[in-house]
Amino acid sequence: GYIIDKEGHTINIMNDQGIDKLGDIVESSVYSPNFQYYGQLHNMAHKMLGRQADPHGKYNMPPGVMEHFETATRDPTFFRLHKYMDNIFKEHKDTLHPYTKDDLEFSGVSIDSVGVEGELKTFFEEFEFDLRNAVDSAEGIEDVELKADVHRLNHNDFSFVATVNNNNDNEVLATFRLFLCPQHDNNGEEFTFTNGHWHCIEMDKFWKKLAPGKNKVTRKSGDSSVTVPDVPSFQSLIDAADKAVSDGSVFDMHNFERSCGIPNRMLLPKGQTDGMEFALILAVTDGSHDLTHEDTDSEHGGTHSHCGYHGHDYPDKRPMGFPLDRRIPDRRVLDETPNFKYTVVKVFHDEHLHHHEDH
Ligand SMILES: [Cu+2]
Repeated sequence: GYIIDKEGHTINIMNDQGIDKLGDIVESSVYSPNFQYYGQLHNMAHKMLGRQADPHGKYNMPPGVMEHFETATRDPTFFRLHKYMDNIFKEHKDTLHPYTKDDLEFSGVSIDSVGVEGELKTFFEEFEFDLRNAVDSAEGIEDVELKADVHRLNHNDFSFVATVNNNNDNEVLATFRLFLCPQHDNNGEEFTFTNGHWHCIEMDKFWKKLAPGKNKVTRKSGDSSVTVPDVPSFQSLIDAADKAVSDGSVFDMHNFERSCGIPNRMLLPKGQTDGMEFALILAVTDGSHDLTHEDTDSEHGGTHSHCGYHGHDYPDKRPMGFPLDRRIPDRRVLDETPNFKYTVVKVFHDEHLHHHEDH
């Protein structure tokens, strides 16, 4: 469990920060402490797989699909490679000591219930992409309307709801961490805690002050800090800009400043007609320990979970995926920690094609 830097010194990675160091050498970051030795495994693998037809550049062939972000997922090997990359990080996490009750506990805070308001339902929708900005325009020639119809996954809006007790005499700052974990693997076998935690999906992470006593917390799916809303179409940007110019109003696009994150329509994994079972896990941890910022009401740019907070430190001191990032050899550690709670939910899928209206 160590890295050798370019002066030959060893860097210990058997700690909370180890994953960042490992990421620096595997994902070919400019922070790599020894680029010459570790190279750029992930990028290089994309190139090697993309250039199989012409490995030496003898025929001057264009790059393969694996060499472009936009096309890479069209090649099944993309998923094999990414599982391989993912396993490197899993192997590292598996060597770290599992969290103890002391690491996880939030004194005086317990969760009564966690659940969902509204149905968890996915569907495919017909979506019209405005491709107007993909064609050249010229003075004196009228604009050509260009649109493309695609089917894309979406889901109904819903909310996470929880009742959390604060048995302290004073207000406390809490970090809410929500995960959705598949109950069964691709063969229909039930996951155990030990091998299931790695398949959990982070749904949201946010901070909230808890008053003494019972706190009812509701969080809308659209506010999830792992997601961004749909990008407005080119035409709607033109219309909004024209309107602002003609009536002197403000060209307000602040809802779309968040540019990094999963599209919100993909927050839910595709369900099944008769419902696909997931464990919805909520961990409420001590925000006064976790949070790096003074501003406790801040949404940190709205997409901090995956992308951090632009121009600021990553707002959470805990590793990404905490507390499900490490092995859980004994599930009692979670079961007996009152600031953890899970419930089983079902994600349904509506087979009917929907039509997307507002774009
Ligand atoms: Cu990749």
